Amino acid sequence: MLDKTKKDWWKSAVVYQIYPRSFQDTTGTGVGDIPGIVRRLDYLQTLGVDVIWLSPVFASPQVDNGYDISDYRDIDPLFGTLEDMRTLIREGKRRGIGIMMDLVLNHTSDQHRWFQQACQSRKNPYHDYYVWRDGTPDCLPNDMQAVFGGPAWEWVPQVQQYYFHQFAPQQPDLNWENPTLRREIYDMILWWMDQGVEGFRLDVIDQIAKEPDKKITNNGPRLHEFLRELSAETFQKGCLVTVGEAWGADIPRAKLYSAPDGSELSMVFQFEQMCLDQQPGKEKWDLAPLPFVKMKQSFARWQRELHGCGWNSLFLDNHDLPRIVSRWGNDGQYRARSAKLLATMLHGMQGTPYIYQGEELGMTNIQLPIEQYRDVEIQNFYRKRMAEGYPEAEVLRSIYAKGRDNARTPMQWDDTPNAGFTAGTPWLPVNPNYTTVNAGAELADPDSVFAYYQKLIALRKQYPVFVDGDFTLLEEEHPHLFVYERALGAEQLLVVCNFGDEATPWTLPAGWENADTLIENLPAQPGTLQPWEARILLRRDADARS
Ligand code: TEU
Repeated sequence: MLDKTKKDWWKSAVVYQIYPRSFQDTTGTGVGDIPGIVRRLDYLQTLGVDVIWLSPVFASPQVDNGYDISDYRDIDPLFGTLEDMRTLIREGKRRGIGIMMDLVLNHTSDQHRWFQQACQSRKNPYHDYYVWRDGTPDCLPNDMQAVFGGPAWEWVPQVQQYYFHQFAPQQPDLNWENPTLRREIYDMILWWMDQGVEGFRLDVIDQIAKEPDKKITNNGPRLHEFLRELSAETFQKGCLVTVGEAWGADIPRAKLYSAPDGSELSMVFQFEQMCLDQQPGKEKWDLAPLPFVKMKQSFARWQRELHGCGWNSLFLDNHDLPRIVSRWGNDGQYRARSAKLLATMLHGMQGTPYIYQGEELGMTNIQLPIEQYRDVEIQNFYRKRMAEGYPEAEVLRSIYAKGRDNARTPMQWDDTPNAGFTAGTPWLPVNPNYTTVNAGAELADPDSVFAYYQKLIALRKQYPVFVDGDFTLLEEEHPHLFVYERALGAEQLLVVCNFGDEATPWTLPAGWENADTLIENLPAQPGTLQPWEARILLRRDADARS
């Protein structure tokens, strides 16, 4: 177990993301719940993770699956009760697993008490908790668009004003300029800290300092000022792990967010690599092949530049992204092998690794008829592109490749009906491959993707070079190989990944002949790397000299 009283304990931690709706249902509603998570804690302990990031379980009308919060201090009955949450926190702690809550501080639900009050009159004290502009019903304040489509402004006749929303109209943006609102948020966070949570993931945190009149959404001028105040008033009073979701983070900004003095956050999720397989300047739906060399050079840049003066989060999957094995791997013939390669590539790097539920099983994307998708983003996108006259096959191809419901299909526990997820009707269909891809089968197989993740996590705990070592990219221009070295004093790692369905001739760099193999996804053959082959070698300086 990690000593979580030690400053920066989270540098050695591995985080597991749970999307509660799709993890484990215990009541037959077809929606996962908190008691379901408690039931599966032993599984997570077997995997070896230290923290669970829980996508939002707060009270919510569920327009955006909980990212529209109507009460930050209560649990949605869909998922259970506050008492269930306390049980989860307690039972997690017993197993060395902390809970990281997912706070949506950029916006609330339109059903939140604050917003209901805010709509009553311009004089209501809560009015200024949100972002309002004057206008007339037929004249919007400006032409800004919401992420989920349509204008970013919604008219409220009662106050004769528009409110600003960067996401759905049911997700009004909070006004961080208001110090009373900020204080309410800090008090709420302190209350959750008192409940024993060990960290927070902060949804779209780079968007809180918006200035809609200047069309500024992320990276607003007061962003880091707000973050430093937030951190001083809350996180710094404990020994927490914090990660901000920041689509707008570049390397200089990431250094601010994750400054070693702890003045802001532990780290951020940045999306530079995740935006590479789309046409530049267009939307994520406008597909492009992954530019492999750019991808590895991008990872390398973040590794090098944050070393010693910031901290990386490491992730390939989350509840908004397609399944990585379907996206960058081969989810057919080489499903298990390429899933292990992707894990090797990521877990060999410096940073805190995040595993999204089912990634450790090599779960894949799904293809559904349009009416079975539940995501507000997918449905809006489909309507918009069809109205614009795109061919339906092309629209569906984008949804199959990038739709968020790919990641949200129920967790595949075993080969019984509905994959052991629910006794009822699942809220989103189970991927039909659950009969072969499931936790039960993988736990019984020492060569499974699960067993491989388990080993990678254990290696990170065993060898300090995984946590603290520096990073050097080798084979910089090679079109298939992602090879890098990590070094911490005498301890060195060589991480070798052969991306793609082709074998590649390759010999070990000089000095690595006598190194130990820490992990591999298939037995080595001299002079060649087989399709999707991956391995990590360890040497100490003495090995290199011998
Ligand atoms: O996501 C932020 C965000 O910008 C996403 O909408 C992202 O652009 C999109 O999913 C990519 O297609 C966060 C949450 O992770 C997401 O689930 C929420 O829907 C969103 O914020 C609003 O709270």
